[in-house]
Amino acid sequence: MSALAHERFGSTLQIRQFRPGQLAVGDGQAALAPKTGDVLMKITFLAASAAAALALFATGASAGTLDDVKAKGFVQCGVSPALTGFSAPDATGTYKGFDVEICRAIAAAIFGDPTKIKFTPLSAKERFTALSSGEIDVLSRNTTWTMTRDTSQGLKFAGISYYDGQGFMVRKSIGVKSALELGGATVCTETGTTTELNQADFFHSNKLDYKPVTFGNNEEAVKAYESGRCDVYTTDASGLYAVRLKLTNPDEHIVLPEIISKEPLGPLVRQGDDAWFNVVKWSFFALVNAEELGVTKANVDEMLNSPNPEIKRLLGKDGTFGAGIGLSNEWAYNEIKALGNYGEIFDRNVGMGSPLKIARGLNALWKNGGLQYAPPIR
Ligand SMILES: N[C@@H](CCC(=O)N[C@@H](CS)C(=O)NCC(=O)O)C(=O)O
Repeated sequence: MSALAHERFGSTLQIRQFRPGQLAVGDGQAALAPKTGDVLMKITFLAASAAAALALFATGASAGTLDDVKAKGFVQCGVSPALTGFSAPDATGTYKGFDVEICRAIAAAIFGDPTKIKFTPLSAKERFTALSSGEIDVLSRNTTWTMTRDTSQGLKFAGISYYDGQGFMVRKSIGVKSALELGGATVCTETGTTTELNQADFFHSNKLDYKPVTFGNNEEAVKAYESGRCDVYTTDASGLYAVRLKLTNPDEHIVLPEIISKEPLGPLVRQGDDAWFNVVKWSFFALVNAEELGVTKANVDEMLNSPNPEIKRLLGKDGTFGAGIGLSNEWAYNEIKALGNYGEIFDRNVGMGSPLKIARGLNALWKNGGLQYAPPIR
């Protein structure tokens, strides 16, 4: 670290330990008692019940989230409280944004109506408990697919709706042009995120001192950065775009060129409910397939007459693909009619048709040089 940087930032080294949440598992132990008829009968009954439950699970025929959602008449979706372009309430309190629309697509696929949905704003720290406890049906909240979350935390990612990576924002006035010049910096971020671990990895592996300051919500982290309490604000690049727009003088801040991590963001559900997982997964894939096939919100009705076999399957004119996920054959048609395809959702919320103006980059379709690629409907 340069003497100047020392003077500017001080030199406290503090690396936080990431502690992934622990999956609470049920008590599956059976105590063996003396061999009385009663006990034997109980054991036989328990074994039969367990086998029946397993069989139901294996066929996906258990009454699960999809049935619950159909019965209550709406999807309960966990989102970010205030991340412009991704998820934030508008002046009327209606949630708007990319993550919000990925969730609305699920409601449209199930009910033919994207408004059959309720949103639960969740901080980074609260989000997984809300999902595990059943408070929400699906989480669509700029959440990174990591191995811990996808395995031991009991959750299951249904796709990657946004390929992202972590970046840094600083005030132009501090004269830093690269993240490698951040030695000794005070770094603000939100707790309960991959951001915390990535920054520890980055500063540690580059042998740079830094002082992490974490906050329970993003609003506080951004306020602390704006007030000068921190030299650096760090999060996913998507979050930097969103936050920069809301700063008093966006032009006084720059995003440094380094992207220090992979942040594959996408919707996720609880483990153990394949029927619901399939609905969320294929609701998303339908949007990407629609873009690939040129089916849009404007032309979807016309496309019902398309001779293209892939479009026919997508729009329910051929086959019974809806039945395979417990929905009507118009499931994908309903999504596209309500929201358009993946590209349209991207563009109007975070892309060139939005104030954020994020380039498609990695989120372009695979055939346009990006990574968005959905398995076929057939
Ligand atoms: N993708 C990362 C970070 C996600 C995250 O929660 N980032 C904060 C900082 S930008 C955020 O989005 N907060 C949203 C809000 O408070 O509205 C993760 O899954 O851990």
